[in-house]
Amino acid sequence: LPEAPSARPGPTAPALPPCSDSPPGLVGRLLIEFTSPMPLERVQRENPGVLLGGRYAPPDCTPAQTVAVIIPFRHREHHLRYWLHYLHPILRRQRLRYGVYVINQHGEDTFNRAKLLNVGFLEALKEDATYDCFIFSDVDLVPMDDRNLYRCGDQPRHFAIAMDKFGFRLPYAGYFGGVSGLSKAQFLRINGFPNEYWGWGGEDDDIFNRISLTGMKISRPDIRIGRYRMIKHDRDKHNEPNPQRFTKIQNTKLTMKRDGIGSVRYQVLEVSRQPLFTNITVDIGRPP
Ligand code: UDH
Repeated sequence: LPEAPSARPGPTAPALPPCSDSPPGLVGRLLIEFTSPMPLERVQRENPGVLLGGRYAPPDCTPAQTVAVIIPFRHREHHLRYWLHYLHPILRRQRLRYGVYVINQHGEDTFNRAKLLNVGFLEALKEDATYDCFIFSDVDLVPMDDRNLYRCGDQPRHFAIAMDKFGFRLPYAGYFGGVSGLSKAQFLRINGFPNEYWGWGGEDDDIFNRISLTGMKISRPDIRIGRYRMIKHDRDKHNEPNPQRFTKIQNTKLTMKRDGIGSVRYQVLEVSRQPLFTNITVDIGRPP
């Protein structure tokens, strides 16, 4: 991928100090609820510092990383408004330089979460080649504690470890669903995510297998900090549980070399920079 010119301050602009590893001004435990309606105009009004396309950089320090937040999406506008409402202020307090990318699956064929995340990785890098950390977040998951820092480390990170729907516990030791983060190098090392999980389930376990098979280990926050609220919803149309998922996750070692970021095929239909996020509508095809 081509190198973009780095956004260095000009000769007259004073260089900002590096951002602290533990950002000042975090508040800790947060009250998260999804009862009152959340108009997009309100979310925009409350986040004036966020630039077109959902970009932000702290005004007072230089972050070590540039973070692309990638959201797999179709027909969840109502969830997205809550996500934007809660996450922008959190990410701002965390002093991140970031952009938010909503990867919207076109059409009504079977949903494919992991393939959309692959598309998000490539398309975010086309927008800004300096992204070096990728956070993959479901649209319906909101962290309950802003000390759960959305950044990458020396191992792949699992953030959503204590969800309300699982009784604030990890449902099983190899769970890697919901919200996860990989550096660019970590993502490329596992050949990205699988493109061949159509419908609900299994793709997160395949990603976990990829990470283990390449000798990396999952890093997680403290269980008291990695708490999440999920917006309650019914099962979506065209995202039925995938009956092939149990056999597929047995074969990651064989499939990960040929199926991944190196083999993803798709067509971008529209890129639109909204005030609080960049929407990328994409045709990812349909199951064979
Ligand atoms: N997603 C969409 N649109 C869809 C399907 C999935 O945007 O039509 C995205 C969205 O970001 C979602 C993520 O993919 O958060 C994961 O899909 P999911 O929320 O369906 O998966 P989850 O495991 O729920 O959270 C499964 C259905 C639960 C039904 C429970 C009924 N009580």
